[in-house]
Amino acid sequence: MGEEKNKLKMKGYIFDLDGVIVDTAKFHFVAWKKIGEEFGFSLTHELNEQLKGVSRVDSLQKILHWAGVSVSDEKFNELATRKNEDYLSYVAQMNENDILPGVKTFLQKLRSEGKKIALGSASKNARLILEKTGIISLFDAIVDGNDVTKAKPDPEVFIIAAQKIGVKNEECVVFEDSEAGVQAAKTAGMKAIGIGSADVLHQADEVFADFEQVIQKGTL
Ligand code: B16
Ligand code: MG
Repeated sequence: MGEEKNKLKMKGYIFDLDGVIVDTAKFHFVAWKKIGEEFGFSLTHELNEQLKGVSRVDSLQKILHWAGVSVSDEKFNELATRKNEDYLSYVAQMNENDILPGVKTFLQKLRSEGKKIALGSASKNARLILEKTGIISLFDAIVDGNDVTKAKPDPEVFIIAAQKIGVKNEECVVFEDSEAGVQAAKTAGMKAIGIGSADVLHQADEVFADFEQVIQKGTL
């Protein structure tokens, strides 16, 4: 019974990066907050939820909209570049200790059971972060912000990830911390597991606080 209980059911396991594997969401927040303050706008944690899983360009558009300002294309690009440089200065300090609780154990469990593992992230910095935290070799496929034309909540990133690991959409489960990402997974016809708060991720099939809880449940 114990062993059966711990067997995983799905074939493909797709992970978002920021807020699921590592807590880079807090670095994005700090870097965007600084940009907003240049326009007298103070980004709140509540509004920040709407930036999670959203591409860099779309995030900046939202912030400028909330701040009630419009800028030239040149200024827009300069702001996006500067935010990314600031963000990367935090990423530069990252190492394997930044992997969120239970994630590595869960990835190793998936590999030992012969499951396919993919990354499905909006971030253009995803490979760098997986390298810095030393877990890039645990992934069969990586789909990130450099591979997609449509941002979450569009399902493109997860559909490409499923294709790359050769698993049907309905046999994939997606782990996501963002509303946009959960919506993308559901639209792709995949099971959506929220990592975080059920208040925010109410469209998810199930929500867990972290991967230690996911491992305890054991039947995904
Ligand atoms: P970058 P995810 C997303 O990553 C973040 O949640 C989001 O806040 C960020 O704007 C986006 O990546 C783009 O990141 O500026 O590094 O390309 O959650 O989809 O892994
Ligand atoms: Mg995320």
